[in-house]
Amino acid sequence: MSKRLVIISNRLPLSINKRKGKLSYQPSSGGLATGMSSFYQKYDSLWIGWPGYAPESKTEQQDITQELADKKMSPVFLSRRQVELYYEGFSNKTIWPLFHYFSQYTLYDSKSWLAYKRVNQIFCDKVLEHIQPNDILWVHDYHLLLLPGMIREKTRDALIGFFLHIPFPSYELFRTLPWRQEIMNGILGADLIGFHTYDYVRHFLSSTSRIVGLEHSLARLRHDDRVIKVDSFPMGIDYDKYHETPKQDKVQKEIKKFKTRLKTEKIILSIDRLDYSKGIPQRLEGYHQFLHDHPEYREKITLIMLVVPSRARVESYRKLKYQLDELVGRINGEHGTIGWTPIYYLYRSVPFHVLSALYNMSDVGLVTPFRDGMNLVSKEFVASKRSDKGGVLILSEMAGSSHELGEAIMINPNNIAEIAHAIKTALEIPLEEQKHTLEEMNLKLKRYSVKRWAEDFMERLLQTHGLSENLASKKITTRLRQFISRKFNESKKRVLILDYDGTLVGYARTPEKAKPTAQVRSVLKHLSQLPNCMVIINSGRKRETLQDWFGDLEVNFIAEHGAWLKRYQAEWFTIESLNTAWKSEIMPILEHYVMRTPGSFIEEKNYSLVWHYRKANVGLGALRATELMDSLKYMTANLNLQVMEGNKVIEVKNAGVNKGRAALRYLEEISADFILAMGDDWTDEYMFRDMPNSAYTIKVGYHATSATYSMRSPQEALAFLEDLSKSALRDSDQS
Ligand code: GDG
Repeated sequence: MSKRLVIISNRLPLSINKRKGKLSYQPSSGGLATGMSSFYQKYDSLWIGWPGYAPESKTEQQDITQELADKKMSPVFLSRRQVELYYEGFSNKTIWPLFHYFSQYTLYDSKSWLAYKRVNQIFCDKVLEHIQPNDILWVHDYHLLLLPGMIREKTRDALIGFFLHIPFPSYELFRTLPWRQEIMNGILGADLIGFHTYDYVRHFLSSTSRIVGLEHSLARLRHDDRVIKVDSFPMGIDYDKYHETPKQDKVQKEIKKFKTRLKTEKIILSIDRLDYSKGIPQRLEGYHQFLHDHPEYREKITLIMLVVPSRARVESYRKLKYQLDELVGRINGEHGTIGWTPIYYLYRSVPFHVLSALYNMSDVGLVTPFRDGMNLVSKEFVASKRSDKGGVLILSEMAGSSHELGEAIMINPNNIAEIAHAIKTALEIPLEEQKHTLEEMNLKLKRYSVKRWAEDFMERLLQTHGLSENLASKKITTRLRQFISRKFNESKKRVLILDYDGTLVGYARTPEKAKPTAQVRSVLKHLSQLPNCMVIINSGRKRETLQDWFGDLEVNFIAEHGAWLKRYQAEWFTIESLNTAWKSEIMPILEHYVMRTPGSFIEEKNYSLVWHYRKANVGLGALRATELMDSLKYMTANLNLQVMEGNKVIEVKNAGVNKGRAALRYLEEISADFILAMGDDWTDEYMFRDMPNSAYTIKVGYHATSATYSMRSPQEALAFLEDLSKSALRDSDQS
């Protein structure tokens, strides 16, 4: 079956208007719509989103749905209240300011959060209504952060890409969100997570490790049975469109008109949506200072400032509008003369040919955002220039595009004097140098156009899905479970060797939470009471702990990774007499690391010492663990010791002691005709490797393993064991 692309974004790429009772539909020519256009031919496709219009009746809603279906779009209708809370509220008063480092504008309002969740759920229902088996889903932007996770919950095999168009902030900001965990889990529902720049990738990965506890390897995360890839895809523009349009007569006429009116030698251009993240007041202050410092330029230059109205219902945007009006008035009043206005201010949106004229005729592009995911205006300015004419771009180092347009004059938007100075430099750069710089930047923009960007993302998305499929290749099937269960019931002497942490229960942060649940104890109890069924708990934990938790059950133990063994109703014993004199040498090293790593601590077992760093700061813990491993390797070289790195622990113990060897000790004594071994981490790999070929070995978690099969989680493992004991009981009842 051929693949279909389903794009999901807050807005559909069109706007709907009603005039004299008649609806009209205008396609939007935004970057996203253009980037996707090539896929509309290659794939069958569908676009799901809010049409930005509230139908007046059910019939009108049906008419719109019908009309949009012909355009391969499916509308998500939202009530006025939902738009207010989800779009103007949580999206634009919480996520937008926080992700742009404007914490002073960030509202933490639980009502808007609930509406945001609700609307993401409405989007999810719409997706589920349309989704087909081979679909590729591509979710866009900060309005729909929960959507990938919601879709994943319903359809585990869906192929989902997510792209964030705005910055991803540093962990220190992201952590302030009361709903950070749910938002993280939402994003992590995707197979591929894309950002404009590598900095945002880094910030995101830092948050996944601190908030969800997922560590990455080369920007790949393993989450349940999936590989999630996180990567940067700097969005491009429709290069040819911006480069070719200025040739059109219509555009040239527009340029002439402007120039005749302005009558100045040089034009500086500023274009943005009205937004506090764009740094417009600072830009004006910079221009103001420039006019003040360089009176020789008065009447020779004009700043054309196009501000496109945006989010006018949000208070902070309204305030910004007043601030701009006031600033422009002040500068024009202070520096203007009869016949010359320093700032030509337009507060509206203009048609594309006028935009193209403005880009093409301006000498300097002034782009000074405080934060900007990418900033397409800077790219469009460069692409609209022809090689025979010059043009200089002044660009904020805080814009995502600064990573690609390194030839621009870079400024820090907080430095007014630097902006003023940059304007002066830009106006005086020799033409040849301007042309050369423009050529370099144009080459890059032509190569990585928006079409290439979208193709790149799609290619990576398909590759990532392949990785997940490999990872789960040992996934146990229902038929295999039934087969193992049958063999279990038919056997005369059965042995179950089970690791505890990560296998029967998830890893816990506190000792209290690590205790076995009633369900775990009940499953073990039932299994151990079956006739001819020996249950061995094979754990790295201390023998006292195992005794305390399971001493009342008819189970056998292997404790401390194979150092201690205990048969049911017998005493603890060791396989060989182990020496512990080394402890006094190793202990001071571990104590030193406890002092240097707040939150870490030492656990002393009979035959091993363990340094735990689960509760330490993630980055510091990882750094100190590497350092400690280095010094321990050196120290233990002649001591016949083994240093093992586990899940946020480093354990030092006598060499030759391991879970496999200890398990064999039990197996040597009985001739079992059914052996099942289950474990989750690398210490269990010893056990998997030492088992006879006839044994069933199962790894819990989808990671590389020498076990024959794998299962997703402790929950699944426990359910499997529960089924095993129930089916054995049924079997014995029938016979
Ligand atoms: C978000 C992120 C990221 C502007 N005025 C007119 C007009 N425009 C067009 C420009 C440009 C677009 O609007 C603005 O795009 P930006 O990228 O500069 O900024 P945001 O709107 O904030 O976009 C941003 C982007 O998403 C893509 O991922 O780069 O960082 O914040 O394309 O040309 N178009 C017309 N008339 C106007 O008056 N026709």
